[in-house]
This record gives sequence, C-alpha cells and structure tokens, in this order.
Amino acid sequence: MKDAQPGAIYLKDYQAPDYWIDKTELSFDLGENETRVTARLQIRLNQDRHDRQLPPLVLHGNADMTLAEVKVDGVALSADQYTLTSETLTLPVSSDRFETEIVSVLAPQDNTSMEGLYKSGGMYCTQCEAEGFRRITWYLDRPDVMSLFTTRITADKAKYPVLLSNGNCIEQGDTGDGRHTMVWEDPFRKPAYLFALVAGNLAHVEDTFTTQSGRNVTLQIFTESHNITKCDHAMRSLKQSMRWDEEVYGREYDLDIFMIVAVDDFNMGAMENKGLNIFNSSCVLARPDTATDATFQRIEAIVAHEYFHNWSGNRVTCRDWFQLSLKEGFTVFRDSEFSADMNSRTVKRIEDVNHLRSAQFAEDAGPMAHPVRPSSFIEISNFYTLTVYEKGAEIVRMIHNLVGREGFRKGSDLYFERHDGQAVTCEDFVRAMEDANSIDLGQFMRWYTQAGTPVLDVTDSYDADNQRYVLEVTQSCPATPGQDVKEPFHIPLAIGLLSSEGDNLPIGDKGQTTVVLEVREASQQFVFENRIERPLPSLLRGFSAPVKLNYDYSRDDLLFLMRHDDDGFNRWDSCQRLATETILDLVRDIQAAKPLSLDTRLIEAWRELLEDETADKAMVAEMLTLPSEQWLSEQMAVIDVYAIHEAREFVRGELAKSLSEPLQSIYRGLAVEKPYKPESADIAERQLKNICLGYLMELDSPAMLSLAETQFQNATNMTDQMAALSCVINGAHQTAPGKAETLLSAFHDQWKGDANVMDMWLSVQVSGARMGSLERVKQLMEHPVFDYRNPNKLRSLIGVFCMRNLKCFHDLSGEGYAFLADNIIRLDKQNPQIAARMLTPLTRWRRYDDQRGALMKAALERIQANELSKDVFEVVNKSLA
Ligand code: 0A1
Ligand code: ZN
Repeated sequence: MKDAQPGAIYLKDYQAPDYWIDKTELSFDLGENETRVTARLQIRLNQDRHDRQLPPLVLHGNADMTLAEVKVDGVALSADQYTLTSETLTLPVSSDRFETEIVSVLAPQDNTSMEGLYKSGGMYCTQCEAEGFRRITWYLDRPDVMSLFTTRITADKAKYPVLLSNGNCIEQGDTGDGRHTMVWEDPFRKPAYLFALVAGNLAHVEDTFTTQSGRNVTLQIFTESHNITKCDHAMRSLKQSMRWDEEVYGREYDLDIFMIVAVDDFNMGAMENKGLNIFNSSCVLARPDTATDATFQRIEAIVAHEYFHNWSGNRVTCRDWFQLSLKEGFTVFRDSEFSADMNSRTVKRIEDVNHLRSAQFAEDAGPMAHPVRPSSFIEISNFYTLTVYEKGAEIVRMIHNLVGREGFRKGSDLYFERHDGQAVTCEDFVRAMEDANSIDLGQFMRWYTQAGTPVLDVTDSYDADNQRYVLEVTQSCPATPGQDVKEPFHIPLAIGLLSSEGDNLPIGDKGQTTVVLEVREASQQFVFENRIERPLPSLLRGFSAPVKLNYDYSRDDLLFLMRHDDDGFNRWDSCQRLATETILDLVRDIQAAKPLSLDTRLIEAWRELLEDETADKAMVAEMLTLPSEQWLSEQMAVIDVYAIHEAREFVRGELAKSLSEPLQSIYRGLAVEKPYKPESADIAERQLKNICLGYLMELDSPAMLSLAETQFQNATNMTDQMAALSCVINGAHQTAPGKAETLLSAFHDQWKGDANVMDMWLSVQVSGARMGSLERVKQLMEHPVFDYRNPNKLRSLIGVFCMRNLKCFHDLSGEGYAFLADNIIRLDKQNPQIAARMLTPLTRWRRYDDQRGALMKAALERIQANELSKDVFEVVNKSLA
C-alpha cells in the first residue's frame, strides 16, 4: 500500500448509488479448506440518478476473495467482459433490471482480521460493519443500499449443528453427505453491514418475551457449552431492554426471534446484526463468581445498546458512514438512560462524564480530533471513536435537555415514523426534533460539524445596591486539524445559585432551583435580579454540555458545594476539582523539588464523607475515588508523567494514614457475607468497601494485608476476589514481599479454564506501576493463557499496559514506546483494526516533554516506514502531520 497511498473519502462527494439491490440471495457452502459463497442479486437502476444511461455496475470487493464465476441474467461472463481490481468488480450493464450471480471463494480459517467471515474457536462467524460484507462477496457495500436477504447455509452436521442467520428459519434438512442445510429469510430490508452468519457447535438458553401488542418473541443466547451457565444476566438484561424501549420510546420488537451469540474473538464489544446480535464473550457472559460488578453493568448496557439499535440503526439506518453518530450517538444516549433507570441516575452520569472527560476530551485535543460527523476519512474503522459515540450521545442529551422529556419523545416518534425503512442523515434526526417542537436548531448543528472541546470561561459580579447578580459567560474552542476557527456553539448551561446558608435558591419562573441558560454568543451576560446577597454559582449542573468550564472557585467554595449543592453530579464534581487542584499543586512542588505536604482541607473533606452515616454509599464511593492519572494528564500543558504519579500516590498515602480509623471501620462494617446480587445498593456497598481496602493497603501493614488476603480467600463473588487481588498487587507491600505473586498464582490455578477471567488476570498485573513492568508484560506474552491472535488478550495485556500504566509505559528509556511500535508493526499484518486502535497512546506525543516526545515520534516514524494497512496508515500519518 506504500506506493499507492490510500486516499481520503469526503462527505461532500456523497452521491446516491447508481443501482439498487432489491433482493440478495446468498448460499454459503462452508468447508474446512474453502468456503464458497454464491450471491444472486436482483439489481435495478436508480432512476433518480439516471434516466437514460446505464452506467457500468461497480461492486465493492476485496483482494482476499477469489472470483470463481460471474453471471448476468444467467449468462456466464468471460474474464474480458468484466474488470476485477483489488477493491472492485465492474460489470457491463445492458438493461435497467437484471440479475447477477457471483461465486466467491473464501478462506475464513485464515482470516485473522476479524472482518467478513472468519473462524473463532471452532465456529464460523461474521462481522460486516462497516465494510466487512465486501470480504464475503462483491456487492454494493454501502448503508444506503438496502435489500431483502435470504441466506442458505450448508455445513458439516456434526461439527456445525447450529446454523444461524438473520430473520426466520424457513427451511432445514440433511443433504445426505454428513452435511446439513438451513435457510433463513429476513423480511426487513437492510444494508449489508447488518448481515450475519454463525455456524458452530453451540449450546443455548431460551426464553420468551411478550410484546406490548401481545406477540411472542423467542429469545435465545448461544455460547460454547462450557459457558452455558453464564447467560442469565444477559437474558434478564435483554428482557428489561425490550420492556424499557416499549415504555420509554413506544418501540416494539419486530421479528419472532431474537438471537445473541457469544464469540471469543471479536474486534469490538458487540454487533447489532438484524435479529442475530454477535457479542464479544466478555460483554455477555457473567456469573457472580466469574464476573465483577463492572462487568455485570457493562453487559446490561451493551445488551441494551445492541437491542436498541433495532430501531435506532436498523429500522432507520445511516445514509453513509459519515452519519455514523446518527445511530451510535442516539443509541448510546438510549442505553445510558436505560442504565440510569435501572440503577442510580447520578452515579451513571458521573461514570459517563468521567469517561468522556478523561478519554474523549483527550481525543478532541489530539491529532485524530474530528467532528461528531467527520467530513472525511481514509478508513472508516478508525472513526468508531469516543467522539462519534460518547460526544455524539452528549449532543442527543443536549437536545433532550432543550426540548424536555415529552418534546424529545414527540421528536423521536416523528423521526421513526418519517424515516422507518430509510437510510438517513444527522440533519433528518435534528429536523424531526425541530419539527415536533417548533424550535430552531440551526446553530446547534455546529455540534455535529465542529471538532474540539468548547471552553466556557465564567466570571460573576454582584451589585449590592441594585441587588443584581450577573454571570458573564465567554465561549471559545481550540483549533483542531483542518479547523482553525470555530463559530460559537449553542450551549445549554444548567446552573443553580446557593445562599451563604447553603440553600439552593429559587431562580426559575416557577421557583425551580436549576435553570438552563442558552449560551449562543461568543460572550454573553445573564442577569439575576432581586438577589439580597451574593450567591455562589453551581455551574454546568448534571454536565449539561460537553465543555470545559472555568470559574475561579476557592477551595472553600468547593468544600461548600460538596456539602450543599442539590445537584448530585456537581457535588461529585466539586470534590473532583478539589482533589485535582490539590494534586496539581503537589505536582508543581515535585517539579520544584519542594517537600510535599497535603492540604488538610482534603483530609477533612474525606473524613466528613467517611463519617456521614446517612450519605449515599454509591456517591461516597465515587467521591473518594481520586481523579485518574489520565484526567490529571489532561490538565497539564506539558504532561509530567512521573510527577503526576508521585503526587497522586502521595495523596493516597497521606489520606490512608490520616483516615485509617474511619476507613477500617467502614471496611469492617461492610465486609459481611451476603448472597451476591448485581443491584445498585449492593454494588455500592462492595465498591465502597473495596475503595477503603485500597486505601488501607497504602499503610503497608501486615494487619491490613491480611484483611485483603482473607477477603481474597473467602470471596464468593469475583468483585470481591478481584478487588482483593488488585489491592494487594497495587498496594504497598514492602512488609510482605511475594504476597502478590502468591495470590496471582492461586488465582491463575483457580480460573485458568475461563478465558474472560484470565483477561482480568493479565490486566490486573500490568495496570499499576508497582508490579506492571514492561518486563512482566513481555513475560506474560509468553504465558500459555496469552494468545496473540485474540483481541481480548491483546487489549488486556498490551492495551492496558500502554493506556493505563502511564508511569511504566512512559519510562524515560523509551522502551515502552519501542515495544508498542514493534507490536503495531507485527499486529498490522494480522488485524489492522486492532493495530490502529492500540496505536492511540503514541499519537499523543506532542503533549509530552521534549525527550519523551522525540522518542514517541521516532516510534511512530519507525511504524510509518512499513507497508501499512489503511487503518494504521491513517492514524500514523495524521499523528505525524
Ligand atoms: N455497531 C457496533 C459496533 C461495532 C462497530 C464495528 C465493528 O467492527 C468493525 C463491530 C462492532 C455497536 O455500536 O455496538
Ligand atoms: Zn452501537
């Protein structure tokens, strides 16, 4: 690919297709050495584009397929009648309706990219989003070409007793030679990216769901038989999602069967193929003894996400891949509201915002920054990003906040009604919201087209004579690649005002204590009359817009807001600001080689949290969690990895020393055996208990260590067992060297047969600086549980080390960078999508000191010198540009 440099595709060049495909009849003959796919397509000229001429038919394909036969209207074409390149097959056309029949020969057993048809373990499966279908047959592989699919699968009956595809099974039988066949028909038109096929020796659990209109739907979850006991939580989550979508959006499921299949080798979390979702096993399988609370919650959210796509994505799909956030932003918003309804709304918001601010803000500030609707790409797989997903969801949330719950429902009803069965754009979504609510979101559309994180600078003044309080809001947005100047955004800014007594003052016209200010200008004033004293503002309540907000709070202001703000999110955020400022002060002290001492206000704030017996445990747990090293890095102009790590560790140590008594008392109070339930109250108790245990490990005391050891040994659920293991590994253990190794090896022996548990075992030992050296990573790559071809293993070991263990990855020797570069070069030949994703840490090279920056850049240049996939090519080149 070096000579012919991959070029970019632009949104502005979009054109509707020349032809439509009304029907797609596929026949798969699955074999150990080769798989033959026969595709019969009924093709029709797009009369809107061409009324007289018949342009040649240009189908998408891929060089890994072999073309065995092409027929047009039953007549075989000879090689001089068509043109075959590595990416296209061009056929002559002589009529405005015709049928093609194309036979492609594939080798799924050798397909390591995990796009198209491939093998995971002993089973065949597919991944067609975004452009995987063109690795199965030549096709108009674009989301605006929607077709009716029928799929025949024929395979060895003993090895592959289960044969699945989209829709309903309409025929099955033996073919006499030890093989059998099944035919599936999907009654809904769909783009090729939603096609799926699975063939394997799978067990399944089954349940039913009765829809609001009284139809019975069969629900099935398929796994390898040894995992069949781990499907209950996913099944429960699926039924809850189905009910929720009926209640909240009025959306009912539309087929008679809904299937989920768990596979071990998968590039992403899961995929919403029509009626046949395929899941990474890590996002579906859970049992209390094998999965942590975090996994239980992730499964609930991802099952819901994929299910919700049936309407937001499948029934109404994207016109082109630039519109990806149309389905992803909306669906993330939907799954996050679902999780908020199933659990604690405030905690869910805190988790989402934490993730957005530490990871998406970093993306927005890096060389791959792009608008929620990108205007160009080289490889679309690189745009399944936090910006498209999470920031995209924030855009939908802002609309929700602007039009209110009922207005939003009117808008979504109109959207689904207008566009059911269509492939549409982000404008169509916004227009439905506008039309249903008679509002103008013209300026708001800039959220889709301008990249970068807007900054709000807020100042205030109080005029005692006139009892007038004024907030002055100025917005700006840093330049991003290709966008030097930004126009002002339309920003919903939710605020409250607090009295000196700590009351949340009425400020809305109906006496509400929260109002939403609509910021539209570069600089704007908001005046509050009849204020008898100067209030303290609570700004950006509930994180009402994805922006950075600066206001000059004193530490005492922050402590005051932590105690009195009636917005739970902002109570947490004040606590985060306090901790962030305290740690960044220490970073400066470390840089100036000054002795360190911890601001006692932080200790007292933590003490208050620990001693408040009435407080919501989930909130206390969130507030006691110090800002991550990633988030702290984002706050520095030049990231000082070592100083951040040292300062944060110092704070943890000091808090543990000063608060050892309340920490122990909470720990002991919560360390009582009870049956595991993945419900929010219990999750909060386990989380708080384990956070306390984590702090206690900083004391490096044999007594505390034995608390963790006892918890490890007695745990009946993975949350407590893994937390204990992690505490020992990441804690200070000078006094008991070797303890961590002992527990790690006990854990390994207990769980070595469970692939998903072993992923956690790999991660936990390399995610922290105390144990996770590069040497250990390299040793673990040689361990029998590690498998270089499995994306979960790569992410758990190499991904976690490079993205989370900042101190070791950014070692001044540069060895971490060289290691990552070596692996990207190796991995790119095997799985370009994963290689491009794992490259992320190196792309941030401009944010570090000169020495590290130069080493990172050299690593990128070394990668650049290779023959690269489009995926890695795009990321490397944009990073170095
Ligand atoms: N649409 C899926 C995510 C997904 C995207 C690409 C994939 O392969 C390249 C796989 C899955 C979702 O949003 O869940
Ligand atoms: Zn999605």
